[in-house]
Amino acid sequence: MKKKKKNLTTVIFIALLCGAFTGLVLNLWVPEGYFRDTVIVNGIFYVIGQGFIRLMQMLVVPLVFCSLVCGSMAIGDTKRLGRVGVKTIGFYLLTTAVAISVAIFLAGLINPGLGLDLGKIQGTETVIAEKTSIVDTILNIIPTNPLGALAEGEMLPIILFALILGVILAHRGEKADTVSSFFSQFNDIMMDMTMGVMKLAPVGVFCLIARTFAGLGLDAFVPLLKYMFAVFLALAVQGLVVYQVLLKLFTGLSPVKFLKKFAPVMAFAFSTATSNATIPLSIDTLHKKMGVSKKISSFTIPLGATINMDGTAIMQGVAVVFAAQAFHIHLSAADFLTVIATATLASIGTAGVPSVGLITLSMVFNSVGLPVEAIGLIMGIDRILDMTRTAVNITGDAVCTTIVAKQDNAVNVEIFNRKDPLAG
Ligand code: DAS
Repeated sequence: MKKKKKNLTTVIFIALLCGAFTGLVLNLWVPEGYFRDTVIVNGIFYVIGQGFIRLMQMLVVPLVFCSLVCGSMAIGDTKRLGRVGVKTIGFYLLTTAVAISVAIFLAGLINPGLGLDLGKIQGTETVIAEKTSIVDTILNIIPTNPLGALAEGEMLPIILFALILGVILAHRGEKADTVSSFFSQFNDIMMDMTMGVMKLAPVGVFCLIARTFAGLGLDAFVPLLKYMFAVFLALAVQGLVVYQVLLKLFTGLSPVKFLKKFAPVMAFAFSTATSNATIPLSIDTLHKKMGVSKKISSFTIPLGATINMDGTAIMQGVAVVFAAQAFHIHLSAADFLTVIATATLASIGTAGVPSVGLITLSMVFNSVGLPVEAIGLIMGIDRILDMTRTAVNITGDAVCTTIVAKQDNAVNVEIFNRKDPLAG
């Protein structure tokens, strides 16, 4: 399955290159006219590209709702979770909120989407999101009608309702087995449907990229490169600065030793782009090389692979700024608060599998009324970003685990400080 997944994402990248080349050929060497503009660019490419975007949007509400109910079922029983669990969840949500805030700040300095006019290319009129005050933004999180929120795709009310539902299902235990099983099975079905839609990604990405480059020509390259640079920079700040400061502050342990010993796990996550597949290696490395008790990590690492995705939140923060600038949409402070809340809470239900961050990205875009067409543009270059953000996702899980374990006197500091022959 992983091999197939890798082929699919490689094919998506090839589709990106072919789409960009095709678009540039159309832009630079094919004369404007009915055949190029009406039949090809705004006909075939537009219909297939938009069709793929709509298929991705079709997944968002049911997938996120079910995965959040299952995610909160997993963490909902605070009695079972205990002090360590509640502290771990607190750390996970804090680092995710910090991650997306760092991302939005850095993207605001780099301005990846400036100079791009996707509204002209994608044929969507520039939607000015109606202005919402911060008070209304917070109140709007509480759904007056959960079914209406599901029908309208209002993400934050959906997230809140799903979290409450999951916690209650967890507390009811066997008395709600049927309902819990329904959501678990429906979540698996939605994941299967997601993988099915992602198989169409190469065709969808080809048409979306070709149409963009046919319209923009070489001008499209610079914003994409700036977008990638902004994501990489924010990932580096989170992984090499934020996490290491937290580790030093809360444990006194050496960040350099941590990074040297954990580097092989980060490399594995980078190569697979899958947090779930990295779980065993994380637990084993933390135990053998850093003295972190498996009693703690065997709970916090799998939990983190599901609910803690700081790297993904970083990509989503930069993508929001990129899309808002590319569609000339002004986002208010309340909108950015909504983005931070949506991405932080949405990560609770995001499974650690390749490219899942793109699916929840359309949900984050929905939450502030950003056209999801921009996802098509960044999807093609997402593979290398997915690999890098997955390495950050699992590093955040390991740092939080080490902090919680140290505070619970469950770290053998002698092992942590021992020079690791492999780390050099
Ligand atoms: N690849 C996901 C993971 O395994 C992250 C993402 O898709 O954003 O963490």
